[in-house]
Amino acid sequence: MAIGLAMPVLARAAAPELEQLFPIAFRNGTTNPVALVGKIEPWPPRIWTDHPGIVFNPGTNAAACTVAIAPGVAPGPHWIRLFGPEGASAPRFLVVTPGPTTPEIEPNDHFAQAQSVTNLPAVVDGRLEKSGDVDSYAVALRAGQTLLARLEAHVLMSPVDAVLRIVDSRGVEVAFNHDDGRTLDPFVAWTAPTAGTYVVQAFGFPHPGATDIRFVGNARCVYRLTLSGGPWLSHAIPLVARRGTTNHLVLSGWNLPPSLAPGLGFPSSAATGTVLSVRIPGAAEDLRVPLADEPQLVEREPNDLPGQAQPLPFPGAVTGRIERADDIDRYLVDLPAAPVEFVVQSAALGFPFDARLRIEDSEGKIVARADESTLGDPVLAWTPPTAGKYRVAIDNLLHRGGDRMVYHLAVRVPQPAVEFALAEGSVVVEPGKTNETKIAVTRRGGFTNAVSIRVEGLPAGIVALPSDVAANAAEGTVRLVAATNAPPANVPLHVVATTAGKMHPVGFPLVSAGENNGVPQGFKHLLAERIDQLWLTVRSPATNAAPAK
Ligand SMILES: [Ca+2]
Ligand SMILES: [Ca+2]
Ligand SMILES: [Ca+2]
Ligand SMILES: [Ca+2]
Repeated sequence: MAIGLAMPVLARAAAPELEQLFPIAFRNGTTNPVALVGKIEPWPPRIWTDHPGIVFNPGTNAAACTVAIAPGVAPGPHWIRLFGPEGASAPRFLVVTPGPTTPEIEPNDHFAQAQSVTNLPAVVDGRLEKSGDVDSYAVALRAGQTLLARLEAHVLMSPVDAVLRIVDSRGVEVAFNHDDGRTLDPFVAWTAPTAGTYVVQAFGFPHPGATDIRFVGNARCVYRLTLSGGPWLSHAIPLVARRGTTNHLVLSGWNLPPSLAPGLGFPSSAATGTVLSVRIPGAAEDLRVPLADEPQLVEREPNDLPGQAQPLPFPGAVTGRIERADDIDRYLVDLPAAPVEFVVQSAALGFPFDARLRIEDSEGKIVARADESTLGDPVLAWTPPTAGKYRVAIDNLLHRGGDRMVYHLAVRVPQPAVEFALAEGSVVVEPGKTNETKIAVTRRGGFTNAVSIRVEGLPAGIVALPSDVAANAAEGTVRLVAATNAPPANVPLHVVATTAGKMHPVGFPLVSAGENNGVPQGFKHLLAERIDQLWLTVRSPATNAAPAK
């Protein structure tokens, strides 16, 4: 085909870029205005959501967009994407809430012009929308009442490392938190010494970091601030409950009614699935206690000396605490001469504990230890040289003890397991071309099986080539071939891996540190961490008129 030299080359439009939504949370059964933040041209975009009860109406201009949430949509995060002929945006989520939310009202920068929040618990949907922004909220507290303030911003994909502080009626700071121990987002629990009005202030620093020392603010720095002066559950002891049995949990938290002091029992019927939800009247949210099959013990002191080691069944688990700087907790466990896995969880659950894990033989000699050079909770895979009794010793690498130095230790036979992750969340294919997307295959516990990969939801003119993963291979590929006459399409695909008689959805993780995962690096925890759809855009031949490279 000849193209006249004088013809202007039409610039190819780009795929829409969606960077944030404001507000990010919406109540069931309501319709609300929403700002779609990003590079979205031409307007209006087409919008996909993961639930038919979530419907965006983009209106005639960007300021007029609304979103309607049907009454039956499940609370929690829901995925959305914008898409057009050239491709789709990276996925973002909105949050559906069953209860009311409080919109932020500016100006509120100064503690003396704080927005009054009554009827706690309350959730404020706000934004650090301008450079230097500070948002202030006033709450009335009784003497001895504990105020709980939790800000979510990082976990909502906002590019901010937020801070919370509490000031008194004269503006004097009485509490401050920079992060909650698990994420970059802050959490404050502070008990008022005297009755009065106190002001919670939110502000933040750029994330990823920048040299600008001003507080960050822009259209993307969206947050949710939960404020409570009532019951708030922190954790249960044991930290994990046993599935299929009655669990007696001792609940920890703030402003708890005296009736909870001796612990709480749950009927067996409640302990099914993967999580036990503990609800107490007046609490802002449920406590979610993970469930496991092995017996769940609670530590019994004294257990510091080798002769005092507390017996632990195998497989089994125990919840313990390093209560003093020099506390050592020892457990005696009868192990086979076969692969065994020791898993400690503490930092991952939000506790400020740097655990050290060592295994001793009957003579007291250290025969194995978890790698102490890596950050995070210790994990050890080890095969005892002979069957017999061994002691597991846990203490604090930093020699600190305290109420919140809580950990969970599980000792078990490693279970074969496999996980899959797409390298891309969305792909574009042109008629007559093939797209290849890699799948990372993570194998654990001796899982060696081959895997077959299937793609569901393919549009007309697109076929998926057979692309099975060989035994032991660590990578697979999705190959999508477009016929030369494949019509334009924009569809979510489901990639399904089948192995050892089980089907696994193959999702795209948004918390990996990869360059191409659609979010800035550094999102280690998100409210929703993976999307189970691979977005496919089939470009129309008409838009393929870009000059050859
Ligand atoms: Ca603001
Ligand atoms: Ca403000
Ligand atoms: Ca202890
Ligand atoms: Ca001890």
